[in-house]
Amino acid sequence: MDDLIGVAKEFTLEGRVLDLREHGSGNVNDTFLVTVAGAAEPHFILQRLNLHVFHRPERVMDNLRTVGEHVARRLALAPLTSGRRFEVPRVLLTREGRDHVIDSGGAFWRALSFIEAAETFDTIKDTGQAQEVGSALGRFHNLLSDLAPDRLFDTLPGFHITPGYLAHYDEVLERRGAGQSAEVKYGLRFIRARRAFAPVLEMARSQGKLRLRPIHGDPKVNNVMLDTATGRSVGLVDLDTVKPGLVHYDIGDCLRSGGNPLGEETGDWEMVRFEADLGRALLAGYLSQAQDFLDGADYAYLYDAIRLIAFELGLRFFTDHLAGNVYFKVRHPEQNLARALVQFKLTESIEAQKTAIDAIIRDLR
Ligand code: GN1
Ligand code: MG
Repeated sequence: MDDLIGVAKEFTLEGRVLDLREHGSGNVNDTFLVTVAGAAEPHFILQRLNLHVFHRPERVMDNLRTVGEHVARRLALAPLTSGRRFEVPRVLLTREGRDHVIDSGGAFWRALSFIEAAETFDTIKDTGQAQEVGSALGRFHNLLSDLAPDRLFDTLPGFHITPGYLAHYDEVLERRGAGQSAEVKYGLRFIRARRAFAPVLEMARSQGKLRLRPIHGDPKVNNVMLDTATGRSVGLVDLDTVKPGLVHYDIGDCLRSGGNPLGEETGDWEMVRFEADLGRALLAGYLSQAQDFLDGADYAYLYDAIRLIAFELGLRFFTDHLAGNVYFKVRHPEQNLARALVQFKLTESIEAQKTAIDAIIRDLR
């Protein structure tokens, strides 16, 4: 704890560190909220970047700056309507003007501004909130739609490339084998039945039907901040996965996350379902900001994106379970299996409602 406070102090240019506590529920990085007395901004976020996941942390920091500056320029040119705000966490510097600190153990620490008077939720409460969450992602994509994707580093090669996750799964299964529990068998069967579907988005990309754009990479519900007083969205956080990609990864991730009222950590995996009304509101919110830059082919792959990203996340959790929990943080050894089952059930529910989801997409277009 003393070490942590020492690191926090490096980023505290004015005032005094009053408090430091764990923040949020990330599966990859470690996040802390720092409270400072006597500073213009009373809070900031301190994070230890997971270097097993992010091999080039300096590129992550570079992307954060590129996105922050671009969004600031766009908002200066065309301010939002009054009563609306949209914020991107700012990179904070140390006294020496550096954007990170390496501690004695070699860990990589960075600090970000905190978005005040806003909160996040692990699950969506109603369609009004779903609309706001969707519109936050649409606004984010819209604000970056004129940033050339090659201005961003690919900080996580292979991220959201489903066929790559499938190849990794095959390799882990071969190397480590799988248990014989009913749950594991269900997972193995589930994946086997969907192998042919895995390349759907990458194929469309290589055929030139879908193109790379700046994406967030992880726009799940609890990465969207909502104003505490008004409930309106005020921005997206957790920008480490920003990179050139398909907006479909983001749309799929937002819907698989927001459309699951039980949330991705529920123990009640058999009860998990995709709530189409929430899906409609999420998509309506998204499209209210995204009509200008989506084309016909983009719409044609929306259903597949929703189904694929739920499946892909289940596959990633399942593989990590077989691998011995080496990627996602766990509190108990079966947690990644439970998380996988949640996403598989969600995928089944999305599949069962294909006709209804297609109709929603048609209606909203
Ligand atoms: C991870 O760490 P967190 O919770 O922000 C993961 C996402 C998953 C998410 C599922 C870099 O994000 O892809 O969708 O868990 N991030 C990375 O909760 O792998
Ligand atoms: Mg994340």
